[in-house]
Parts: sequence; structure tokens; C-alpha cells
Amino acid sequence: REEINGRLAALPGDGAASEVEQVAPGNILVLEDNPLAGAKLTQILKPLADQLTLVKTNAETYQLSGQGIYDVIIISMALEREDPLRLVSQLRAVEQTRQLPILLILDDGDYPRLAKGLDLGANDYIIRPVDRNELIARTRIQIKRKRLQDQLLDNYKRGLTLALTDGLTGLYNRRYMTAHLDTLFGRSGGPAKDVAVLMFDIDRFKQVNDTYGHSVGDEVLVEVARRTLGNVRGFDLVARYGGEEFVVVMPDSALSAAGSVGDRVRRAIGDRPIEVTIGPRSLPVTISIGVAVSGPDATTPAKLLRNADEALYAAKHAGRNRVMV
Ligand code: GH3
Ligand code: MG
Ligand code: MG
Ligand code: MG
Repeated sequence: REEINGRLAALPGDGAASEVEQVAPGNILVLEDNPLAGAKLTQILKPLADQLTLVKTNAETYQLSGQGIYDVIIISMALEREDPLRLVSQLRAVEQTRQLPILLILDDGDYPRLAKGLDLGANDYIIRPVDRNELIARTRIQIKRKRLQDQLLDNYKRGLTLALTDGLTGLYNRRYMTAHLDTLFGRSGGPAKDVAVLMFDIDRFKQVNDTYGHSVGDEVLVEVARRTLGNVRGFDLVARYGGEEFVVVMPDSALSAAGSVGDRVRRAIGDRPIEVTIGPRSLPVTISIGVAVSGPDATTPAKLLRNADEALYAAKHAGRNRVMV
């Protein structure tokens, strides 16, 4: 840090240079097959590194970088046995390492290959003989960039989760389920083949809230979601449709098959009381289910959902704790 400050402070016109922001140590991967050069690089980089790995081949670099733990890869362009440019291109070709910062170290005069390296997606470079302070400064900025990038990605994912899922149960929300149905029906709005939906609603749920309180009700909702997920296929989508209403979307399901899934879910919830942490400790809960499948009388997602809703209404009127198609 002293050295960086000393050097940057000497740059003309940069008053803030003496206050270089501290960057937490990162995980650094170095590809260099010359032992002396490798030792020098690792010695310089040590203060910046939480974990520092020196490797000698493209293959090792590719394999390790795919683990997703590194913040920057430093690649020597003067390998004796292989072409590091191939590695750069491979790293940029796959999702896991597409954004991983790459710093090239090249011999003075090797400009055609530098141009190629930057074209292929390297982020920065250093010319030999390696200047200690320059290597530290350029590595540091790549680690910093990676941190920012990770943060943006995290925020983006968190935003998506908030927008598309239900905070209580973790299920998809109604908006996502609707978009999913739209996709299954196709953008053209043409009829989808055998898209089945179950729509279900907890029986007399208001009583649970009124008798034991809202938080017991919430625990029931979470457990209903869990049992439902445990009784559908991986590619079926379970969504919280409303307060205590759920929808399961099942592609490639005929009405009879959907009906049996519905009955399995109904039994998974109704056959065993739900444990809650407060109040009654254990609570019998049943659901009523309406089933519908796409076809001539359900040519759009809206019609399909309306048919399922009507079947659900019929199940309620027929006495609850049952499946109606
Ligand atoms: P039915 O058998 O006809 O469905 O009777 P019900 O009492 O379940 O039906 P109703 O639609 O009248 O009541 C639904 C209740 O669900 C009302 C509301 O208090 C409760 N509810 C909706 N969302 C939530 C929630 O997020 N948490 C809790 N605890 N309760 C909720
Ligand atoms: Mg309801
Ligand atoms: Mg109701
Ligand atoms: Mg209800």
C-alpha cells in the first residue's frame, strides 16, 4: 500500500492519489510456466491476495477458474508450451468465466498478440519487465471491479426473486405463473396441447386465522406450499395465486392424470395434521381443488384459469376436501 501510494502520489495533477481506497484481498489465479517469473509474480501479489494459486497450464487455469472462487486471472503471454490466447477465448466462451477479469502479462513489442488478447476479452495488460507497483495497481482495480460486478449481479437476482416469488412461501407468484402459462400457450395465442392446472383453496381458512391468529395461518400456508411441492414433478410450476389460493401448472398432462395429481396433493395435505409452533401445535387442514386442461373450451390461459376456478367452486359446494374436474 505504501508503495502504491508513493508511486501514485507522484503522478502530476492527482491530488486524491494519496488516498487510494483499500480493497479487501481477493483470490488470484496466476498462469505462468516459467518458475522464476512465477515466483516473482506471486511474491509481488501476496499482499493483495486472500488466496493465490500459481498454475502452469491452460487446462489447469480453465479448470480452476470454473470453480467460481477467483476474482482475477493473471495470464502470462510468454508460455513455453501453449498459446494462452486460446485460453482467453475459452474462458470468454462459457458463462461461468465470461465476466471474470483477465490481466495479460506480455513481452514488450508483442503488440499484435496484445490486440488479439484484448479483442478476445482480456480486461487489461502489463508489459514486461513487470513493475511491481503497476502490477499491484492493475490487479487491485480488477479485484475491485469484480466485487462491484458481483454486487450488481446479487442485486439483480434479489430483484428478480422479489418480483417473481412470494415472500412467505417462496413459491412463484401469480404474475410469474401467468407469464409461464402465456409461454406454454405460445405467443401467437394458439391452443396449447394438454396444459393442465390445479387451482386449490384451503377450506375454512378464515377460521384458522380467527381462532389461532394470523401467524398460525401463515405457518399453515408455508407447510401447504411445502407439501404441494413434494407431490408434483420438477417441471410442474407451483404458485401462490392469492392469499390462500394456489395454482399448479402442469405441462403435458391430460385431465385424468392431472386429476390424480390433484388427489395426491389433496391427501398430502389433508391426511396428516400440520404442525404449528404456537397455539394448537397440530392442526387438521383440508383443501378443495379444481382441475382444468387446455383444449377447445380453454383456448387461452385466462379461460383455463376460469375453468379451474369454476371447478374449485363446485368442489367447495359439494362439501370441500375434494377434487373436481
Ligand atoms: P372456504 O372453505 O370457502 O375457502 O373458506 P375460507 O374461510 O378459507 O375462505 P375465505 O376466502 O372466506 O377466507 C380466506 C381467508 O384467508 C381470509 C384471510 O384471512 C385468509 N388469508 C389470506 N391471505 C392470508 C395470509 O397471507 N396469511 C394468513 N394467515 N391468512 C390469509
Ligand atoms: Mg379463498
Ligand atoms: Mg374461499
Ligand atoms: Mg379458503
